[in-house]
This record gives sequence, structure tokens and C-alpha cells, in this order.
Amino acid sequence: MADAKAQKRQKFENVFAVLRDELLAYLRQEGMPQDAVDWYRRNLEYNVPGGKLNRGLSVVDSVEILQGRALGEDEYFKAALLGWCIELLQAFFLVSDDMMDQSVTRRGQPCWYRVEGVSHIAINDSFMLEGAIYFLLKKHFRTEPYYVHLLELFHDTTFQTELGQLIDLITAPEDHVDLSKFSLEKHQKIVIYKTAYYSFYLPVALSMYMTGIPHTAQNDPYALAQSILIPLGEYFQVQDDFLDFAQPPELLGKIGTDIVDNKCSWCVNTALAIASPAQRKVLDDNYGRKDPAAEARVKALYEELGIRARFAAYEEAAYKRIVALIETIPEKPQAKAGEVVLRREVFKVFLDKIYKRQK
Ligand code: DMA
Ligand code: MG
Ligand code: MG
Ligand code: MG
Repeated sequence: MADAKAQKRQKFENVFAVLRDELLAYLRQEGMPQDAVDWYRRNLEYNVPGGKLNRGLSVVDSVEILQGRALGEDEYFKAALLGWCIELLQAFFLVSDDMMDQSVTRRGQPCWYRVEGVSHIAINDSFMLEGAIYFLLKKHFRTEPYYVHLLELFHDTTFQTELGQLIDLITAPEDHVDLSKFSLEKHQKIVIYKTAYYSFYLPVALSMYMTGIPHTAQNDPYALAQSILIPLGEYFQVQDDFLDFAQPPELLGKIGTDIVDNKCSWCVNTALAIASPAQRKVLDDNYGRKDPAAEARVKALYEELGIRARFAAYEEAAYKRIVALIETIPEKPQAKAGEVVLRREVFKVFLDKIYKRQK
């Protein structure tokens, strides 16, 4: 079982090496100096392949489920390529997110902008991770009838994520803390935009386009998929917020910055909803301060308020709610010969990947 999982990952990772080499060949073909080629290679290798790969692997898994069979060689390569395009998009967001959040580590190593000699070049490096997506899509999908759908999907999702990052950042000003600006409604808006679209809707929608599922005027399958995947993504980002506080960095692979950064996190919103006036004062005085002692006071208050138990209850309720949404899809959908239709399993497999995750 664990072995099959490792093999799957290895096969997917092998495609990355091919795509990286195609990108580097392009730089050489353009006559870029060797140090530029080496720099781009290091950027790609440092920032793209080292994560959990949930998003990328989900494209491959979903295409397999929708087709209802193992994929041919070319089909697998294309699905994996789309998966790697999401991982490139994610790398683009993370390199810039870590600069904006002033984070220290990511995936168990220093954030890219903190690597010796990189610094603000990381801004351009993040753009070059994004640029790789469109280079690869053009090279491999230009003649497909769904090419323009892929382009629109990547562009729309990128813009949605940037909107999410904007509201995340301006709700957390560095210079003045005003917890009365936070609310769970605001939090929901932030997480849907900054995380749910690109992490959950994007991989499934890509697999739907690739397998030829058409849009329909009524009961559009893409809208149905979105109605399940957005709540799933919301649940995922609540986990991210909780783990930022609760999980030791050695296990999480990154050092949490939400309290110090004054973020409108699920934890602080939950705390605000149940705090007594005295506890509220502790939050007002210590949240969003660049001071480890203040951060420790907020963490102690979270423990006192039972945020861990609240999260466990949230997680159970979210799981049940999402399972119920998945069950709105017929168990045995009617499909004509050769027609591909949406299946419960696409969503179930994705949910099971993140349920009770520890990192
Ligand atoms: C995640 O926000 C969203 C994007 C688009 C990277 P975050 O800052 O909570 O992420 P992390 O906890 O991984 O820094
Ligand atoms: Mg961050
Ligand atoms: Mg952030
Ligand atoms: Mg986070």
C-alpha cells in the first residue's frame, strides 16, 4: 500500500525532470548565458517538487477515475503535466507569499528569498515559475480543442488567488492591530479566494476538460464540482490556520507566522467569539506583535480557550458536511457509451487525502 503510493509519486516526479529539461532547453535556445540557465534550474528544483504534491497528483487521480481505466503513456504524461502546472502555480504563490508573510522556512528548508544571494531576485523568480506554466501548456496542448479552456482556467484562478492574497494582506496591517476588523465571514472570503480555487477547483476542472466533459446550460458539471470543492478548500485552509498554531515546525515543515503577522486566521476568529473581556484584552495587547513573548501569550490563551478541541469538532462537522455534498452526485451516474461524467470518487479521494492531515 505505502509502496504503491511511493511508486505513484516517483512516476509523477519523473515527469517533472522532463518538463524542467524542456524549460532549460528553451533558455539555451534563446542564447541565455550559462549562469542564467543554472539559476533557473536551481529556482525550479528548490521551489517546485518538494511539497506534498496533493494538487498535482489529484489531476492524475481524477483523470483516471473519470476515464475509469489506467491511462496510456501519452495520456498519463499530459495529465501529469497539468498536475505539474498546478505545482508551478503553487510554487509561484509560495515564493511570493513567504516574502509578503516574512516567513522563515518552507517544506523544511529556508524560504527561497532567504537563501544566500537570492533576496529580492525571488520576485522575478516567482514570475518565472508562473511563466513556465504557459510555456508548457502551449508546447503540449496548443492543438487540443480545450486549450483555450485551460488558459482561461489558469488565468481566472490566478486572479482569484491574487484577490485572496490581497484581502489576506490588507486585513493584517503590520503597523496597527484592530481585532474588531476580523470576522468569520471575512475569514471565509479570504480562504475561498486565496486557497480553495487554485488548490481544489483547479485540479478537478483541469481533469474534466482533459477528459472532454462539456459545459451545460443547466446543471453544469463544472458548477456542481465547484459547489463541493470550494467547501473542501475552505476546510483545508482552516486546517492550515490551525496547524500554523498547533503543529511543531519540525512536523509542519514551516514556522507559523500567523499570530505575529496579525493574520485573520480561523484560530483568532474562534478565540474572539468565545473570549471573556479579560481574555479579549490579552488578545488586543499581544496579537500581531513582533515579540516572541507576546506570541507565546496568545498561544497560551488559545490553549486555555480549548482551540484544539474546537478544531477537532470543526473538522468532524466539516467532514460530514462535505460527504453529504459529495452524495448529491448520483452513486451510479448514467453515461452513454464513450461519454465521461462526474463521479463521487473524484471528490472522495481528494477529501481522504486531507482529512486529519498533520502537515
Ligand atoms: C496560503 O496562505 C495561500 C497562498 C496563495 C500561498 P498562507 O500564507 O496561510 O500559506 P502558508 O501557511 O503556507 O504560508
Ligand atoms: Mg504564508
Ligand atoms: Mg499568506
Ligand atoms: Mg498558513
